[in-house]
Amino acid sequence: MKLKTTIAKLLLLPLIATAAPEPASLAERNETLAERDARMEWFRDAHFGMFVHWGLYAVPAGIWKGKPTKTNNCAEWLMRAGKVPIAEYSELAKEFNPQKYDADQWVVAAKNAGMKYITITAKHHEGFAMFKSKASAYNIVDATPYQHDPLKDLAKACKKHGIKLGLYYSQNLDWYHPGGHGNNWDPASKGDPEAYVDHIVIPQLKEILSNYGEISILWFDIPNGVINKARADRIMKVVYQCNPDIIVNNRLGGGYKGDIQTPEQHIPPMGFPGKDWEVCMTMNKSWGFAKDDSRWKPSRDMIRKLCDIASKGGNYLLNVGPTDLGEIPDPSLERLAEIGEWMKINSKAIHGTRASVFPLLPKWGRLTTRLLPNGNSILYAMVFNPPKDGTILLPGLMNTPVKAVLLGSKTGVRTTSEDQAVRIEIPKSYRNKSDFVIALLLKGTPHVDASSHADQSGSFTLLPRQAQLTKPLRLDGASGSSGLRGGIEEHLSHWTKPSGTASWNVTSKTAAKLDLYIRIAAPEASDGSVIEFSIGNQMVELTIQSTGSWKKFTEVKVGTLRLPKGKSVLTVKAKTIHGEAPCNLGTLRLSPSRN
Ligand code: FHN
Repeated sequence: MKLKTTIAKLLLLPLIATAAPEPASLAERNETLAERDARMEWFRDAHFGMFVHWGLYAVPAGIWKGKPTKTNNCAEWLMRAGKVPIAEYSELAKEFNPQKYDADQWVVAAKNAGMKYITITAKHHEGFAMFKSKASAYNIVDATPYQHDPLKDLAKACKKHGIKLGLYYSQNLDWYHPGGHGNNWDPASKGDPEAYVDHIVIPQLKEILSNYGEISILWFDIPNGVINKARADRIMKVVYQCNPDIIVNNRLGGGYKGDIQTPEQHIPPMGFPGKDWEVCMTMNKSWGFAKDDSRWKPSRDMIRKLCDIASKGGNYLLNVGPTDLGEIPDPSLERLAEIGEWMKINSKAIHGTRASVFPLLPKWGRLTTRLLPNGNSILYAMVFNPPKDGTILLPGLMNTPVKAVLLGSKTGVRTTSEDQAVRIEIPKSYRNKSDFVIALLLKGTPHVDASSHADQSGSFTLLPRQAQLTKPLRLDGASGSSGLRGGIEEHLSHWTKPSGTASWNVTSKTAAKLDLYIRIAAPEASDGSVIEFSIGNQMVELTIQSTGSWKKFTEVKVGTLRLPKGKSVLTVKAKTIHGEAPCNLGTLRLSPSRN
C-alpha cells in the first residue's frame, strides 16, 4: 500500500517519538514504518479531539420511567441497565427530534477549543444508526420525526472548518439487531452473528465510510464477542477498500492490533512509549447525556490533562454528550471555551509537538518538543505550579539554549547552562502564576544525557525502564496490554535467578548522602528473600517482607548510600531468593538523607 509522502515531511518526523509499532501492526496494514509515520502524522500533530456520544439514549438521559437507572455513569447503557425490551426501547425513536441540532456550532466549539478532529458515535450498543442506513430502518432518518441525516451536516461542517471527522461504530455489542452481542434479556435479539456481521455491520460500515466524504478515524468499541478473526478479516477488507489511509483503533477484536492504543478515563503513567495512543475521557461522568450528572471536571484539570497527555506523545479525546434536542450541554460549552482561551495563547506547546525528551515527569508541570526544519528545536515547559525557588531545572540537557520566551507575553526569560543541565529563571511577575508556558529554543535537536540526574530537590528517580538488565529480569507493567482500564505500575519482574541484575547510571554534580527508597511487590512465599544494592564498594541490603501480592506495590526504605561526584552505577542483585523470586521491583528514589 503506497502513500504519497513528501521527503521533507518525513525528515520532519520526530526523532524522539516516532512510534515503533509491533511488526504485526505494520503487517496488518502492509505498510513500512515510514508509510505508517506519514499516515499517522496529522494525528500525532493534533493531540486533541472531540468525542461525541449521541443516540436514542439522549432521550431518557439516564432516567427510565421516572427513576435513575444504575448505568454505572454510562447513560448510553440505559437499555441494558434497565433490561428494557427492544419493542419498548425502540419506541424512543418516535420521540427523537433534535430540532436544535446545529453541526456548525458543534464544529466551531471544537475548533475554538483547539481540537483538530471530531469522532462521533455513528452507532452505539443500542443498535440505532445516527445516519441514513439502507441496511436497517432503525435509523434517525427512517425511524424518527426528525427524518434528517445529522452526519451529513457534521461532515459538511467539518470540511468547511478544516476539522477531520472520525466515526465510532459498535461492531460487536448491538442490543437491537438479531445476532448482535450483549442482549441477554430479550429473546427478540437472538439471531445468527454471521448474518448480523454480513447484513448489518459490513453494509453499515460501507455506508458510513462512503457517504460522508473522507472519514479519518474508525473507532470500534468492545472488541471480540461476535467478532472472530474471519469476521474481522471481512470487516477490515471493506474498511481498507473504502479508505486505505484511515486510522483504526485497537478495539475491533479478531486479533487486530489497529493503529492506536485506547486507554479510557485514565492516563497511563508513562503513556505508551513507541506507540500511538489516544485517551478518551468524559467532562463529567457519563459519555451519553445524563440529566442528573453534574460532576463536571474543572477546565484547569482538563487543560493539565491535555498537557500531560501531549508530553507523553498521546492524544486527548474529550467527550461531549449532546441532548435529545441536539444541544451540547452548557457546562461542556463553557469548558470548551475556557480550554480554548488557554489554547489561544499556548497551543504551540501542543499542536505539532512530540513527547518530552526527558525520562521523568517533572513535579512542576510537563514538557513537549518541537523539531524545526533548520535542525534546531524548541522545548515547551508547561508550568502548572512554579517551583518555590523561581527556577526550572532541566536535568541532563546538554544543548545550549539560544533563547527563552513566555508564550503570550513579551516578558524576557533568562536561562543558564549548568554542568549537564539548563536552568530557566521564571520571571518574577510569573512566580505566583500557574498554567503558563515557557518556550526554550535550542541549537540542534535535543540531547539529554541518558544517566539519571538530580531534580531540583536533589532527589534522583530511577525508573525501571532506565535500567540495564541481565536475564531473566525484564520490564513489565505501566501501559498494560490494551491499556483500556490501566495496567499495574512499571516494574522489573521475573527475578527468578541470582544472575538477574539491574543497573542504573547516575550522574551527580556533588558528592551526596542519600536515602534509598524502592517500590516493591511480593507475595508471602518471597518473605525472607534478600536483595542487595551497591554503588562501588558500598552496599545496602533489604530483607523482603511480603506486600501481599506481585501487584501490590509499596515503598520501603533500604538504607543510606554516599553518592560520589560525577558518574556512578547503582546495581541491585538478589542474594537470597525464597519462592519464585524476591519481588517485583518498581521505581527507585534516592533522596537527600535526613540523618
Ligand atoms: O461501553 C462503551 C461506553 O458506552 C463508551 O462508549 C466508552 C467510550 O470509550 N466505550 C465503551 C466502554 O469502554
